[in-house]
Amino acid sequence: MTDITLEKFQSTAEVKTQDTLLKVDVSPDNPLPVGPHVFELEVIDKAGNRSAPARVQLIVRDSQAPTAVLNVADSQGRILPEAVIEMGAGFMLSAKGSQDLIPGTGIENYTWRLVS
Ligand SMILES: [Ca+2]
Repeated sequence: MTDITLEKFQSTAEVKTQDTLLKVDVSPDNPLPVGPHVFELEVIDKAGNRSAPARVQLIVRDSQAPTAVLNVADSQGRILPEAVIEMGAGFMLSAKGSQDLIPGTGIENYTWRLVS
């Protein structure tokens, strides 16, 4: 088995090995983006004959739900841990603590509701 980091694989045109497994190490900070990715393999025999290329499509998905975190802040944006304000005072709702499991996959949008 040959180990390679995704960053290195992405930065070189091709990788040659003499074994049959290429282990691609993916760092959570730099994952393959969501969507289809195509990999190609050619093999050469001991006589120097080259195969036709074989291709495989790898689909990267994100099926992990993000976590919503909702805080109340005063009208200057200071978080109010007790979530108490005087009647008539302005306030803010903050979703800043919300996050997805893998950093960088990002949250697309925020939906706010006044429930009661
Ligand atoms: Ca996600």
